[in-house]
Amino acid sequence: MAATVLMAAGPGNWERYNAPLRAALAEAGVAADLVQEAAPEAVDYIVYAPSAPLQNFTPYSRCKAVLSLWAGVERIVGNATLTQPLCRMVDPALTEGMVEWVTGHALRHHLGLDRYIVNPGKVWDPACPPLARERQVAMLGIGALGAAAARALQALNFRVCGWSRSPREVQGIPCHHGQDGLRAALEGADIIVTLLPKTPETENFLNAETLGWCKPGAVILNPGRGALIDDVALLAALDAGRIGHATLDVFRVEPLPQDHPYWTHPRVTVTPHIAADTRPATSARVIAENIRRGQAGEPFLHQVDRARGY
Ligand code: NDP
Ligand code: OXD
Repeated sequence: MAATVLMAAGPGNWERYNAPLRAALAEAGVAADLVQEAAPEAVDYIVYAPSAPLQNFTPYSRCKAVLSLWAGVERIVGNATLTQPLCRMVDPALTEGMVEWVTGHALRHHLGLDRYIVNPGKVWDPACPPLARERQVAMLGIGALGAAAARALQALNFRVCGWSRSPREVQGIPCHHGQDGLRAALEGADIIVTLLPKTPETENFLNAETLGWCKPGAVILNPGRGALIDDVALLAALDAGRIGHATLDVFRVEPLPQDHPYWTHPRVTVTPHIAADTRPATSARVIAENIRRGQAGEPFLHQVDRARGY
């Protein structure tokens, strides 16, 4: 019998995903009906994005899994009505986009590109930037996205270290973990990248104390989540020049309110949550593979640990 797959992914996603998901399901050999509406008790899988109105999962008694189109699941992971397995998105094209955003912004700061692009004037200053091998990068969060970005920076010769919750081994990259590890990662870093999920443990992990551990003039790139950083502490560190620059893609409130000081701060660059998007062609294959697994009774890929929150 064909599985009923409900798209509960908010405005626009039906149009974006309908054809790629049908193609990916066919390619995976899965018989499925992709629908926008169905009686809850008839639904086998839910493809979900946080912009969907669906909040009460209790009536979906037959549902085998909720498959998130988003990598970050903080807006659904704590939903008490969700008892079905929840899988987050690990999409190769999303990862590619994140690698490009991180390396692009790291290179901007490393090469001091603003000196030549933003307000060059007529100054002939032939001072050369150091080589990447002379810059230390701390990749805070060394999961699917952090590890890929760390490898790309390492391939450009940056000295990269990682930091995670549990001990990690990422080929060729020294990794720290835990609170002591955070201090060790921050202390030497010229560029700090935050690619952690938002959980009760990570909220405000960059705060007045931990920002105080950073090397003077360090640059922060945050494509993770806005809540990872204590905004008041970051603004104070930027005002004092203790943090040289912050390039921020994600914010506590999105869109970033018009009167937020980040918009106009001379040491802040705002990008509007565009670091990496889930791409239909590739993510549809991930969803289809998980539905195939569900139908075959195999373990799901990228299942969220609800207790950990990611
Ligand atoms: P993963 O789950 O693969 O990796 C998360 C990493 O964070 C892991 O290394 C994990 O440690 C670490 N971590 C979690 N909690 C802690 C903690 N308390 N202390 C130290 N380390 C911790 O996630 P992804 O790499 O796929 O994604 C990361 C985040 O990026 C997403 O949650 C989302 O918020 C954000 N994102 C942003 C996008 C954008 O466009 N701006 C696009 C997509 C994602 P461990 O290895 O020990 O588990
Ligand atoms: C995600 C995001 O989590 O776009 O997928 O931030």
